Parts: sequence; structure tokens; C-alpha cells
Amino acid sequence: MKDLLVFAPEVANALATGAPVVALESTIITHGMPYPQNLEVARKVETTVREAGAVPATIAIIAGKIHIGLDDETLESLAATPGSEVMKLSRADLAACLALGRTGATTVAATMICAELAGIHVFATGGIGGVHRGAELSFDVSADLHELARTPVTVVAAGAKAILDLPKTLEVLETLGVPVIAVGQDQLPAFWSRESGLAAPLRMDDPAQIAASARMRAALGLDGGQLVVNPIPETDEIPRSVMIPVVEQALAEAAEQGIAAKSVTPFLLQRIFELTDGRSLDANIALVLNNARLAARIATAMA
Ligand code: PSU
Repeated sequence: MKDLLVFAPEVANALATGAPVVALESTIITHGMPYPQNLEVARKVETTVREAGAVPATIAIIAGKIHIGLDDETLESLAATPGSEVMKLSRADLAACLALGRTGATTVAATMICAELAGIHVFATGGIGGVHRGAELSFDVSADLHELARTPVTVVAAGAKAILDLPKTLEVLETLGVPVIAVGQDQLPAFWSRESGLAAPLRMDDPAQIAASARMRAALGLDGGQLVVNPIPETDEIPRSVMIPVVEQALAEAAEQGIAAKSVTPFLLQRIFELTDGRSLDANIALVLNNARLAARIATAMA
């Protein structure tokens, strides 16, 4: 295991001294945003975590090793590589990527697994995967939900992406025993929009409460993590009424073109970017930075 994990010196030092660390994923870089904005955002998220008093650890698989914290050269080369040439890794293919010595980006599920191996308890992303619309026929349910049920990492997201079936996503999370904790409001946020029309199961406005709740789960011997849903700042949101028709159109096009499995989310994000003249990307960037700030405060409360 020691040979498999490659720690950036800053991260190794923070973990050794018990300083707060925030894990960051890499699929958002390779499959979630276009180049070069993806690189800019990846750097900005790291800076935001640092400014909020924690150490960032961007996680990716590089030539068969789990990198916990990337140097700038590696980050740049990953961001510049077309998504089609980088594996999008989840629980099912993480080991295969490592065994074959390949390079891959970690989704929420795979980042949680790697963070846990590294001893990192908090992770910031944009939006988690969830239950896709039409899942009653396609069975397309993101492995992120099952990972939240089994791996003890607190994940900070801006809700599940509004391209998903949000009521079904909440149902599955409840069935799996995953606490869904809204911050600052009673509603589940819907990624680009603050409102989803759905009540969040739990609300905690103080990072110390979120940290205490994670400790209590561990004390009870409960498996799994927590999902913290942090609404996008008001000034950056795209209202729900604007997003609904855009999402509908992107979904209809995906269905027409037979887009399936791992390609669905990247296809939809790209089409929504085009249909909103880039506004969805600005919102995505703002919500990721906002999540990074909150994750740093939670990590500090846990440290
Ligand atoms: N957050 C973003 N953009 C993204 C993702 C998260 O702002 O692209 C990625 C995460 O890596 C998440 C994945 O795990 O989307 C979900 O993909 P799928 O629906 O195929 O499980």
C-alpha cells in the first residue's frame, strides 16, 4: 500500500501533524469542464482551500499510482489531456487502472476511496452523481451513492446535479443510510440553483456540528460518510425556472443520440454549457469554490 500512494510533501506534512486537509477530485477537471478553464479552476480551488486554512489534496491516478496532492506540472498535463484519453474511475475500475499502470481521473466514489486510504476525512466537489431520470428503465444510478453508504468521508457538494432525478436520489440516499445535511437553508440545493423544491433531510449551519456528527457515526460504528449540501451563493446562481427548460432540452438530445453510461454526465454538462452561453460553467466554478471554503472549515473543526 505504501508504494501505491504518492503524497505531495505539503499533504504528507499536514497529515503527520494533524493539520486540516481537504481532498479534491479530478474527474471535474478531465470530464467536467473544458480546457483551459478546468486548469484555472483546479488551481483556484486549491488556493481557496489554503486561504481558508486547510491543505488541498487533489487526487488522481497517474501511471498506476494514487497521487494525493498533485504538483503543478502534473495538474497541467492532466487538465490538457482530452477526457476521452483519461479513464473516468469509480469503485469498479480503480484497481484495474492501478494494476495496468494507467492514468485516470477519480470521480466522487473513487476520490472517497483514495481519501480514506490516505487518512483524509473531508472532500469538496461540485455535485455528486445520483439517480438518472428514467432509472426505472435504465438502472443508471451513480456509484457515488453506494460509496457514500460505505466509506467514511464527509463530502461537500452543491447538491446533486439538476440533470438527475432528485427525489429518487434522495430516496436512495435514505435507503442507504446516508445523512444529507443542508447548510444555511432547509431545501436541498440543485447545483446551479439554490432551490430544488425538496426539503433536505437534515440541516446544520455550523461546521462544528457537521464534524461532531461524523465523530458520532464513527462512535456508533456506522459505515459510510455524510453528504453536506451547500447552496451556490445567491449572486452566482441560475434560477431553477431558467435551468428547467435547458436541462429538459439537453436530456432530450442525450436520449435522441443514445448517450449512455459514463458519457451521460459529461455530455449533459457540455450541452448545458452551450445552451446557457457559458453561464452554467461560471455557476459551476462559483459553487465549487464555495464548497472548498466550507470543506476547509469542516476539516478544521475535525482536526
Ligand atoms: N462535480 C462537478 N462536475 C463533475 C463532477 C462533479 O461539478 O463533472 C463529476 C464527479 O466526479 C462525479 C461524476 O462523481 O461527475 C458523476 O458521474 P456519473 O453521473 O457518471 O456517476
